[in-house]
Amino acid sequence: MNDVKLIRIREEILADNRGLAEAIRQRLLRTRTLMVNLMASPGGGKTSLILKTIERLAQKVRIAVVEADIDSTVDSEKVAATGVPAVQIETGGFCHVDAAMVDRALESLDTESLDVIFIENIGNLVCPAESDTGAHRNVVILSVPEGDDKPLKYPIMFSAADVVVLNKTDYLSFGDFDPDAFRERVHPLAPEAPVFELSCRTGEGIDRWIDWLRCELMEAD
Ligand SMILES: Nc1nc2c(ncn2[C@@H]2O[C@H](COP(=O)(O)OP(=O)(O)O)[C@@H](O)[C@H]2O)c(=O)[nH]1
Ligand SMILES: [Mg+2]
Repeated sequence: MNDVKLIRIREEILADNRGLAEAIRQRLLRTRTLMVNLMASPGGGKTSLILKTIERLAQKVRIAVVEADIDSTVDSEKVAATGVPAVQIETGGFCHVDAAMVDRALESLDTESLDVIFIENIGNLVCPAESDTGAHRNVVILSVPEGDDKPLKYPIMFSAADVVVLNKTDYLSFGDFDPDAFRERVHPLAPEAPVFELSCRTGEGIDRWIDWLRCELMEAD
């Protein structure tokens, strides 16, 4: 019987992706442009946080957004309506954004003239964590209605977080979400990551997120 040849395509693809992602990171560092990758479930609040951030910072900070969806340009239209440049990636079925997709999207932006680029990744708590986008920071958003057990169920996603945002805190009084239990579950996975509790609806808690972003922008400068 012939030996079976095993080709480890997944490892090769991941290694190629990491190489390109690192090249993107370095390229953006040279122009002092910070890239922030936002990951969450569908409806977690990625677009809302981007819109709130634009509302707060667009006068002083040059922002652009790379929107990714399996289909549709709904979110990029919302961003473009604010006057901030938006590029849409349609992944056509892929459940995450990879570095090659980001590289293509960045071709449409004048990155040298930007301070920060947000990537709105595809909505799910699984695939996006496994693919390096070339961003300098990963932000994981969980919203209160999703439940405080999600770090237990999606540890890889929370391990990838530099920052965790707990969104929709205006729902806290209606359910059984326990913010302390949530923090305790996040901590072993992402010990360095601050957890910002906020509501994109009421604006409560947004200041700490904005302060964090301002600090990161100063460090990139
Ligand atoms: N009550 C409440 N609703 C929110 C909040 N943030 C976002 N939403 C709503 O949740 C829905 C999904 O938000 P969106 O930003 O589109 O989520 P995305 O799919 O992660 O981009 C929208 O109807 C938002 O208005 C919040 O803090 N509180
Ligand atoms: Mg969205």
